[in-house]
Formats: sequence, structure tokens, C-alpha cells
Amino acid sequence: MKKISTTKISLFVILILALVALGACGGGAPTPSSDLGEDASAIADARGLTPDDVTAALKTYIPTGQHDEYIMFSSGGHSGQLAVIGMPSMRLLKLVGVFTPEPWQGWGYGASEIMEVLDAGNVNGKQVRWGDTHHPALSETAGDYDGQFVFINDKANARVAVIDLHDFETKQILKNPIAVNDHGGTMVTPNTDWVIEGGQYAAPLGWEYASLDDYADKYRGMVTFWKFDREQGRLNYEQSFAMELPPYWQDLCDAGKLVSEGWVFCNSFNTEMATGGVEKGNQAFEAGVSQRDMDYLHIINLDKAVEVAASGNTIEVNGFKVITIETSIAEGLLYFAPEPKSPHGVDVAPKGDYLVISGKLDPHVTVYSFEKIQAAISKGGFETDDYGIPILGFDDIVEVQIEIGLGPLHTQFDDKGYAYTSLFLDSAVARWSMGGAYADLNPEPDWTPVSKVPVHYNVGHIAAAEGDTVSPDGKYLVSLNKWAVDRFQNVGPLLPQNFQLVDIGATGDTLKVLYDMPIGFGEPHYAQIIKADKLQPWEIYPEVGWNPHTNSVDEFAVAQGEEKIVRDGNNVEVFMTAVRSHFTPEHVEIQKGDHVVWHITNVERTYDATHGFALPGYNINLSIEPGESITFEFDADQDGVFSYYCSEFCSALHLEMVGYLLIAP
Ligand code: K7E
Ligand code: CUA
Repeated sequence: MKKISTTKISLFVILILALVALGACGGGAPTPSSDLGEDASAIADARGLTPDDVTAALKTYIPTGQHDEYIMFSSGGHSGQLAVIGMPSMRLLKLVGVFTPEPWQGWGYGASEIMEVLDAGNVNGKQVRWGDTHHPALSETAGDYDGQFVFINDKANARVAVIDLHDFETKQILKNPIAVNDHGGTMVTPNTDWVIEGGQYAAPLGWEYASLDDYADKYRGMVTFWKFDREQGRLNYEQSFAMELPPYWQDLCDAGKLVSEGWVFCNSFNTEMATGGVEKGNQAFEAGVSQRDMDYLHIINLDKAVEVAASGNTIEVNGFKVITIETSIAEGLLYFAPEPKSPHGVDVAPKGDYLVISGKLDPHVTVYSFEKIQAAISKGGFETDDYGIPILGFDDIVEVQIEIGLGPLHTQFDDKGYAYTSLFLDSAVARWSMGGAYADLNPEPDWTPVSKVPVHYNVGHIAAAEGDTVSPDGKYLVSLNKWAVDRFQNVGPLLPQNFQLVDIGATGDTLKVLYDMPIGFGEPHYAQIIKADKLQPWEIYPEVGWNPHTNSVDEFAVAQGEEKIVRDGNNVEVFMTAVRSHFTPEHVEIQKGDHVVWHITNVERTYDATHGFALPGYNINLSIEPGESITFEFDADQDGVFSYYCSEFCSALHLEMVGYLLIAP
């Protein structure tokens, strides 16, 4: 491979920067790219690029054939999917089908095991084929992303999904059995023993009916702890449990780590227990839920709750184990702490020693000390809320409050003792210095605002490289902006979201936006960013005939030469192989009224040699990756001639990769 020497590269960079800095660049009308020539400085000049633009381009450009350093797993928002994005190039690599059918991956178009995964997310027997995905969580080992799994929640229907990063395929969807919707999910404990799913809008547990007049008595919040079985790669329903919570609207959660491992923190709003109904003369929701200056941070002793759940000191709701509020109080599982004002984010610092909480209507971040929380719990003598839950004293447990700007939401951390908080109302990301064990990592005084970078616009979450781990990387942060307004070409009144890559590599007042990436498939909320070399996905399935849902060779895998069609009464079973460039058999002749079970094995062992299988009229579409074996079945309820074909351009004779399904009347 031809390589340019590093000296040449740096000379090239210096040359561009020097020319740009000398003002060689002007504004003016853009020059058509065909006329730009080969000279870098002349190109920068002709395109009107500033020195910052050129620097940003040099920091984000990935030459053809080279790979990104980080991979971002972003929620797909309303798409119900999970986006996989390379960083710093911000190239979209994949939109993994999760809660919503995805045709390219053959996700939800006939393949039996995929339909089973999707159907496990049905709600009361109703097919729900979308999701409002919010928070992806990478699996962790000892508090560090391990690159094995990613979890994500569907806020709209209170569901969680497990995606296996061996093949980036969704393996499991579970409907929460006690809640209609969720929000504070998914987050994982430091060894991924538990996947957290917190609730949001309170309702009677188990989807019962109760009048809003009975809100305080009958409506409840919840947090569910899903037990993860790493070996199986699945959440274990039987070992999972939930905690009943007061009908405050639990919002986001985070798991403790290191010193706070075994604890979980969830914030809440609407401790006012407002029930809306402005049309009946009541206070509107947005006013009713923000009357109080403080809501309650929920501090949960998860280790102890696990013991209580295992001991059987639970009730059952829809057959699911639930620890009641009374039990939580009696066993010391749950404490509250006041948190200002319309709180949203709760984020545990890398060493597990502090929690950062933002109130949407408070210009501060509030930093709580885990040590002080423990001391306050030991000291006792609590006030309680209406449900008898002990409330810790605000002044006893708060380390510091730092005024950083308007509309603070979510906080991330780096390797230099800085925290970053998104400011929704300011449309900015604030950098502030941390104290305590982080104080020596940066030059600034402890707990002070350091700088702000404007983002465009209305930032929600931010995600920093390895930012939720015990050892964040710094380097990059992505601002997940809700509004794009003028940042991209107008594509009609529904605009894309805007992910902005921010350089956080240096200390001090140096934050710079490097790149804008439009997101045209939904409103993502959160993302996590992992070092790319931690991922070890398969290039092809380990053996021919692999079933990605059992992680073993499928009992109906078809070997080359053993293709056949077997008829037993009205049941027809097709055993087919796919290889460049044919399906065997090429004719499948059946009768109207037959029930068809059809197995296809892609016998290829070549990287990227995927075959599609599209069968018109029966809504069947598969993606069969090298080595994979897939089964689908259908009732042949319409006769006719149906050409099935390979829907991946796999070879020069791909168009010839076709066959006829003949259904005689
Ligand atoms: Cu702030 Cu669902 Cu995490 Cu949206 S949430 S921004
Ligand atoms: Cu196989 Cu195209």
C-alpha cells in the first residue's frame, strides 16, 4: 500500500493552515468543484474555508479504505431502530432493525425467528411495529464497555431490546409486564448483571383502569430490573423484578459504579402529582408538574433489592415480581433526596463518587456526594414523603451547585476532570471543572464553569467517547440537537435532527464544533460511543447453516446437494440453498391451500456475500448472510406465478438468481 510519510502530511497541513491564516481564503461565490484543481490552499481559498473549517476537515476526514476510531450507537428515535455511526467521520454504517421492520435486513418480513422476536413485543396481543427508542446502553465489564451487547428501550410501549454485537442483530424484545410506557432505560450495572428500565407517566400497575380522581391511591411509578444472562445473551424474565414507586414521574436512571456499585439513581418530576385536565378548569400539565422547587431523586439499594426479590418478599402483578413500597421502606431499599427544579438528567461520575443532576428550570447543575448520601442514610432521623419514603436532607448530601447556564439537561465526563452539560435553552454545551478526585486532571479551579460552545440548536443529550464508563476517553463529544433550522438544505417542514461532533481534546476554552451530521430517520435521544477496536463482530457466520437466534447450526440447515421439496398431505417443506448465482431448487410447484415451510441456507463462506430473498405477493423478504440459515412459512392462499429473486446485487449474474413459485389453483 502506498503511504505518504508523516513529514509530508504535516508539511501539507502547515501549508494549508499557513495559507488560510494569511488570508489567502476569501468569501464569495462557491467555485464548482470540477474547477477546484489540485492545489489544497487554492481549494480552501476557492471554497471560502476558514482556518477553523480546514482544521475541522483535517480532524474528521477519513481517507477511503480507512476506518473510524470510534463507533457511536445512537437511538433511532421514532424509527424504533438503533443507528451505528463511525466517528469522527460521522458516517452512518447501519440502522439496525429493532422494534420496527427493516426490509434490507429482512427484519420483520417473514423469517420465523425474527417474527417471534417482534411478536414478543406485542402489547396485549396487539402487534406494535414501531418504537420510540431513547437510551442505548452498551454492555459493560467492570464498568467499561465490552463491545458484546447493546440494549435499548422503547419509551412509547415500555419495551426493552437486546442486540448482539456479534452480528448486530436484535435477539430479544420484552414488553414490560406492569407498565404502559417507560423512560429511564436502558442503563446497565457495571458488569451488566442488571438492565434498568425506569417508568415515566404513572398509571395503575399492570395496565388496570383507575379514575384520575384516584391518582394518589391507584396510580404508581416503577423501576424494573431485568436480569441479564450473558451466556445466553438474553434477559431472564423469571429472575427479573420491579419496584413499585409513588406516582411521581420517574425520569432517567443511572447505575452506580466503583464506590457506588450496587446502587441505582433515578430522578423524577411531578411530585406534585398533577393530573392535568386544563379543559376541565384544572391546571395544565406543564404548569402543574413544575410548581414545586424540588422533586425527588430516587436512591435505590439495588444489591439489597435483589436479595429481597430473591427471598420472595414480593407481590405479583401480571405474573411479574414486584417489591411494594411498604417492603422497600421496611427493608431500606429506597430513599429520596430533594432535587431542583424540573430535574431531567442524573449522571454518575466516572469514579462513582458524585451524581450530577440538572433541573431544566434551574441554571445550576447540582452535584451530590455518594459518601454524604451514605452518611445521611446511616445517620437516620428522616422526614418522609406522603408514602412514607425517607427523604435525605438536601444540604447534607449536596457537594456543590454550579451555575452553568439555561436549561441544563444531561452531563458527560472526560479524562481531564471536566464534565459537560447540555444546555437546552442556551443551545450550548458547557464544560465545567470537577473537584474531588478529579481536581488535578485539569488546570482550572475546582467546580467552576470553564467554557461553552454554541450548538445548533436545542441540544438534548450529549455523548462523549466512552463517556459513561469508569475511564472516559475525552477527545470527542456529540451534541444531539433537536432542531436543525438553517443547518441543512430545506427538505420540507419536517427537518432532520442535527448531530454535531465537538472536539473536546484539549483543556480550557477550546471546544469547537467539527462536523454536522443530519439525522433523517427520527429523533434520537441518547447515544453511547465505544472505541471501535473493542468490537469483534463476525465477518461471516461461524458455520454453514447458522441460526443467529439459537447461536448454533440450525436443525433445518440445508447442505449443497441436499436440496429438496418434501410433501406431506397439504404441508410442503422446501429445503433450499443460496449461492452465487442461483437458488436450488429453481422451481417450487405447489397447490393453492398448501401450508409451506421453507428453509434457505446461504452456503457462502465469503465476506459480504449476502443473498436476499424476495417473494412477491406473500410479503416475504429475507436477508441471508454468509453461512446463515433462515426459515419462513406461509399459507398458499392465492394461486398464480410468483418469481422469487435475490434482492442483493451479489454477482455479475445476480439478475439471474431467480426462481419460480408456481401455485396451481
Ligand atoms: Cu433527555 Cu429520553 Cu434521555 Cu430525550 S431524554 S433529550
Ligand atoms: Cu444473490 Cu443476488
